[in-house]
Amino acid sequence: MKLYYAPVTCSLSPHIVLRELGLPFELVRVDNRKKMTQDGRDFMTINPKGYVAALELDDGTILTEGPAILLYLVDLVPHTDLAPPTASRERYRLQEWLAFVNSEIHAGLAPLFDASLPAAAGERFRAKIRKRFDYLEGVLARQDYLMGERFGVADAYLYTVMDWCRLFAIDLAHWPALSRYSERIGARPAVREARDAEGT
Ligand SMILES: N[C@@H](CCC(=O)N[C@@H](CS)C(=O)NCC(=O)O)C(=O)O
Repeated sequence: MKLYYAPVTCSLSPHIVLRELGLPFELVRVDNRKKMTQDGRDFMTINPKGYVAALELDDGTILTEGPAILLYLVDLVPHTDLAPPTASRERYRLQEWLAFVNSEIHAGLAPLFDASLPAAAGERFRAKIRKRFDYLEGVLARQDYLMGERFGVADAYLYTVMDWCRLFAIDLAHWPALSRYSERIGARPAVREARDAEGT
């Protein structure tokens, strides 16, 4: 498998999960501005949507969209702790969390990368994110991870996108449980290895 990634983006979450699962993979860096891969290919021919993450399977199939990639990866490894079994009640809870992280946190923070965003609009996005973090603070004050007491794929995703807060003057110290959660995940060997490999 090949993971097309760019540093400081959402592709860190499947990268972490590949390492957590001990799966063999190759990293291919993408220049997100030029839409070129490090080996000189036009990234638009790999993912015509023009964004990371993209996972190339051994038969050449390309899979995109972070939550789909995460679920694909966990299903490669039977009985992993990173996700509940397919079709179990808890699996739908996991999908609920992946949808929340994708649409509320990832998509909520993404506009702040746009340097031309008017300040007032930026403040509205920040205010909405703060509400979502207030909600997450309540959850993570009661349990260590989104699905309970075990780290899973939704945590790899939330950790990845929450990490952008340092770029956007959103101080996680306002949410002590969320800060401890981020530190806990950041200390995992697979997370450190993934970040080292990406140079972040
Ligand atoms: N809907 C996609 C969005 C992926 C996405 O937002 N990728 C960003 C990095 S976090 C990107 O590569 N953006 C480059 C661009 O849109 O030009 C997903 O959920 O995986």
